[in-house]
Amino acid sequence: MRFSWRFPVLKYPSFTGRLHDARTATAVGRLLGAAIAVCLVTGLISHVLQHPPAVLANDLPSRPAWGYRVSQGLHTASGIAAVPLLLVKLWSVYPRLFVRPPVRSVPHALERLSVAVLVATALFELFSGLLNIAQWYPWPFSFVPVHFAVGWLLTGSLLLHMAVKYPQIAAHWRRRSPGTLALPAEDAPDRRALLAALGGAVGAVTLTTVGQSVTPLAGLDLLAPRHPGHGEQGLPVNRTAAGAGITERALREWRLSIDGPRPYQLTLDELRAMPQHEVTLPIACVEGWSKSARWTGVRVRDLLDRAGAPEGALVRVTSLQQHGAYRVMVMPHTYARDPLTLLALGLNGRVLPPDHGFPARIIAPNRPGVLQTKWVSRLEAL
Ligand SMILES: Nc1nc2c(c(=O)[nH]1)N[C@H]1C(S)=C(S)[C@@H](COP(=O)(O)O)O[C@H]1N2
Ligand SMILES: [Mo]
Repeated sequence: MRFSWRFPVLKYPSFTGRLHDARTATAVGRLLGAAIAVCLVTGLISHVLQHPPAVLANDLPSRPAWGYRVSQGLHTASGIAAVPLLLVKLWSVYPRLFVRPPVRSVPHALERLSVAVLVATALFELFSGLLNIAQWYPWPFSFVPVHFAVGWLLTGSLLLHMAVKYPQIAAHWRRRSPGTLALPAEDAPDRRALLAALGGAVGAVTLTTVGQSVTPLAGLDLLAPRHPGHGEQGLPVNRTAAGAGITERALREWRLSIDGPRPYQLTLDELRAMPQHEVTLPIACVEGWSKSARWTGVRVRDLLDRAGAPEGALVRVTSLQQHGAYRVMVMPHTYARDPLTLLALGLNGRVLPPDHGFPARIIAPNRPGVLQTKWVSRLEAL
């Protein structure tokens, strides 16, 4: 970076460094754009799986079983990779804060306003997402709806920005720009050094965090807030039984109620006497960690059949937990009828521990962790 301050009169700095030119902005911008595109698509997938619009609610796919794990792993990884990319992008273009005159025309003012929205929303999305994976909520609003809404603002301002900048993007997209835009020979080393350093930073933050869902890399998981192997029976716990207010007494009096045309109740021993199945499925938390485990229990569809529930019925699952957003969950028939969907009684060859949902919890394929309800006490065919 080269700029000169002209003293003593306070003036705007003037920048001549090549690392602040349109070529650098394009080179960094397309990497950042790719990371944000992955974030937006996977964010949308996560949103639809968690809060399906009515038209899709009956068609959500329960396969591939690992789908949500990959999608949410990519969401977190691309968001983390976008942090160094955004910082370098902002650094490369910040001299534009000082253009003179600050506003040339109405379209120019609108363009600058759209860039302000883009920068603010991008910073907000990355910052709120990072705090979310650290399970730290230092704000008065609810994370999911705000992160989702601001995501749309970011998408809109990004598309507008790419349209406005299209001529520069097109001119600088290739290594050698044609005609008068050809880069001088001495241009290469400093830009290459910047991009190499940026690549190194992206690689470093990715490798030290991606282990929270790519378990073979868990050993490198130095910066991630969660380690996938820490927790009872090698599985992390977001909310403990004590934290959810599950009392000894509630557990002692526990019965599973199944509501449908022929409602019935089961004790834990009666559940254990039903045909047991074993599945290997991950908990894929929206907060970015995933871990596969072996679950044993009763197929949800067997429980529903016994209550005479129709094939296409939605199923409402209620937890013993008295308060909290994850107390009640609705499961479309695609999951409820999947042979992999269990009311699990065992985890990794042992009885389900209290913090993982004893006496019974839901485990279903291709679903966000928030919907894998623990301490289940009731299933209702709707
Ligand atoms: N009743 C209830 N079920 C719940 C939760 C909860 O707070 N209450 N947390 C959910 C979340 S966010 C996740 S990621 C998984 C975690 O399951 P685990 O603690 O067994 O790993 O449980 C889900 N089931
Ligand atoms: Mo979660």
